[in-house]
Amino acid sequence: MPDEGILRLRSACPHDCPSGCALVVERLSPSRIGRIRGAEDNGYTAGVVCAKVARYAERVHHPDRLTRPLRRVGAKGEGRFEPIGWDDALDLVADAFIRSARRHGPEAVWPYHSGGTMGLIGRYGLERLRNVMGYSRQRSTICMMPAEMGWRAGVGALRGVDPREMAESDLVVMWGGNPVSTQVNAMAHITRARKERGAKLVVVDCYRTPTVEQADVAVIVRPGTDAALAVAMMNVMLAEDLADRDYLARHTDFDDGVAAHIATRTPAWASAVTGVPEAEIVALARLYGTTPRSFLRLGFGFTRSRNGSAAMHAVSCLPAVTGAWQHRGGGAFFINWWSERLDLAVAQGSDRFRPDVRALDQSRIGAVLCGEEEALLGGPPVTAMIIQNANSASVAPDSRTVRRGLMRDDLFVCVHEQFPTPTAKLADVVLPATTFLEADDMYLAYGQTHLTIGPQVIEPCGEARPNHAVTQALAQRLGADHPGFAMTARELIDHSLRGSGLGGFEAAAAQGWVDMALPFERAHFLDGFPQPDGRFRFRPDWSALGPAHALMPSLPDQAMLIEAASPEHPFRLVTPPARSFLNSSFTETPASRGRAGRPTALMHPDDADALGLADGAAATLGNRRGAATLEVRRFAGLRPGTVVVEGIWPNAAFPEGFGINQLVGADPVPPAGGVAFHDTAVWVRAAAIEE
Ligand SMILES: Nc1nc2c(c(=O)[nH]1)N[C@H]1C(S)=C(S)[C@@H](COP(=O)(O)OP(=O)(O)OC[C@H]3O[C@@H](n4cnc5c(=O)[nH]c(N)nc54)[C@H](O)[C@@H]3O)O[C@H]1N2
Ligand SMILES: Nc1nc2c(c(=O)[nH]1)N[C@H]1C(S)=C(S)[C@@H](COP(=O)(O)OP(=O)(O)OC[C@H]3O[C@@H](n4cnc5c(=O)[nH]c(N)nc54)[C@H](O)[C@@H]3O)O[C@H]1N2
Ligand code: SF4
Ligand SMILES: [Mo]
Repeated sequence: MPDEGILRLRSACPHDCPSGCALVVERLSPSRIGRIRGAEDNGYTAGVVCAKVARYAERVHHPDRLTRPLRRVGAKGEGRFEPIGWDDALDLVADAFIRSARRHGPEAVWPYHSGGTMGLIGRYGLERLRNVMGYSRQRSTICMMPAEMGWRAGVGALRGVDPREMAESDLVVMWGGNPVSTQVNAMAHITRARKERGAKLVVVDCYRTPTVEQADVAVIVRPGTDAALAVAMMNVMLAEDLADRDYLARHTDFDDGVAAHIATRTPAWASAVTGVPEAEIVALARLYGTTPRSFLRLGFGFTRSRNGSAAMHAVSCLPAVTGAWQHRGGGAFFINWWSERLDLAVAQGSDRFRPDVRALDQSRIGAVLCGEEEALLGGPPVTAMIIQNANSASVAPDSRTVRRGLMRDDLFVCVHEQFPTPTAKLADVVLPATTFLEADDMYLAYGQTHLTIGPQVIEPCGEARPNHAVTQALAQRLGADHPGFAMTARELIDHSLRGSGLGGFEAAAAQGWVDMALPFERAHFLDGFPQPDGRFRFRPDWSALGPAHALMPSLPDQAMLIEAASPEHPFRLVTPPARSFLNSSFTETPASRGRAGRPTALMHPDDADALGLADGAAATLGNRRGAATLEVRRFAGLRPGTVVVEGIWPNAAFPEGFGINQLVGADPVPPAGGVAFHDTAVWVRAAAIEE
């Protein structure tokens, strides 16, 4: 590309963040970027982006970027590699796949991906490869599964009111999410409602997050008790005639049995479960029940418990009780996932879907690689993998087991990465990956209504290649035949857009996005809920949602499935996102690391006193899975018994060499799997940190 001076080019954020920002990137030269800004003319982004992406130049031009393919030379996990050429590296990967498949059958190969990029081409290209080759499938459970099943239980499909309508609401209830840290754009729309309409913001969380700090009403619950709060709110609203009986009759399956059940769940009962004073529960129910334009914005956090699906279902019943769905600025939103509205058959190879092939659970990578029979679903061991967009050694639960699995001598692991992550360091072959600025892709902005387009902005860093190029090259070596492998990423995007009736690549890229918002009637489910009878369900059909349905409450209720505190493990650990990281990404950039400080446990001063822990003291958190030593910060903004550790720090940030996820269980959340990241019982002891 010739140097044309500074250009401002449209792009789209690729990260796993509900905001899904439309971007404008300053291109300083064909290989360098300057500042990144939010697109002013996108109705949701409205010119706002988070600080970490605004300074993306730090990440894309980072000296630690992987620039050449590498082959392991030392022992597994030792971290010694030598550079090799792309052809040799790809040959090694293809040979390992061929050998594995010959020995144990194609299911011994497990292509693995996560949300490191949300690109519909880059993230899911491995699906095409696995479908054509008959390799093991992946159940993508790590992020959303508990929340998704809870939402589907009542509402029926992953969609809801356009979150831009928050600006037209009189009451926004942010439940179990921390948008100031995790999706800053949501705050812009909430702030508008507060300025222009005097709207109130309620935040339900288990500690005083930056979002709670901005709230008019802060409700601090014990982790894993949200269903109790929601059902007690319904109890008050039904008792005080704040329910919309006509709406309930027309749009839901509400009946006397549901009413009788809710009548038993009093605020006094919920107070004992949640730790929230009874008067606060009653006041919240009255505020919610008397505000027609109440917008319930649901985060993921309160669903990352073993009872998370049940909690999501219980909370999602609130707008059905009040009929808030009928009003502008009213109703609820969790996420939009409308991939079914896109023609992705060629892009993702879904035309070659193989229901007969086993689907291994992404979240149970440790159990799968350690050969646990139930995790392998009765099939062969996994002996070869390619991992894209995933840093499993840090982000997956039960990380000591994950590491043990990745270290297996008879397992071949290729990691395609931008950085030498803890996962890449355990690989046999490491391939350098481009960032979103160096490749073409399109993205589903799941916390709002746009499909965003991110054309390539700069040349690749060193020899880095996009995910699509790697799947293409492997397909060629493996003899995988599918039209998608013969097309460029841009052609695949163009083909998908045209097949979906959304124009083509050029037009969409010039605009930067396609708005997929639904008309008011549909978005508010006034034409019926996407359930077989068109009604919101207070009585979910859990058996249609997952195999562990027998554990689910038949009515909205507090399910006592959590890893409860005990004399041996008296604390409940919550591990939410850090503002300056994005999952494990940005832990490499100096500004993000500087802001985040070091791994820290927030503890109530009463708890800290009982253990003799001063501010800044070292403490070890532990349970039967592992032990992690970090610094204590005394913090009154949580209930005694709760401990909060923000951020997925690299394993090396802990003296034990394992991160916080060594403490988190990998047992699947009912009914359909997923991880209880915020549901861990631990002991806490004073420790010494060796500097
Ligand atoms: N304790 C705790 N653990 C958690 C969570 C929590 O709240 N607490 N949250 C969980 C959740 S919700 C999620 S979604 C997971 C996220 O887990 P991951 O998706 O694994 O985490 P990320 O850090 O977002 O991305 C992983 C890697 O993808 C790489 N990457 C980015 N773009 C590309 C690309 O184009 N190509 C290739 N090949 N690589 C790329 C990045 O460099 C990064 O190292 O973590 C989970 N883990
Ligand atoms: N800066 C930044 N942004 C991110 C991420 C990041 O790591 N950093 N991760 C991205 C990803 S992959 C995702 S999925 C989203 C997640 O975005 P969120 O939905 O905001 O994050 P969660 O981890 O789900 O936790 C949100 C809040 O839930 C609270 N919480 C935990 N347990 C409970 C509970 O039992 N009840 C209640 N009421 N609250 C509880 C936590 O304390 C936390 O404040 O954010 C995305 N955006
Ligand atoms: S990480 Fe989230 S808030 Fe930041 S630019 Fe990307 S989509 Fe926007
Ligand atoms: Mo996530």
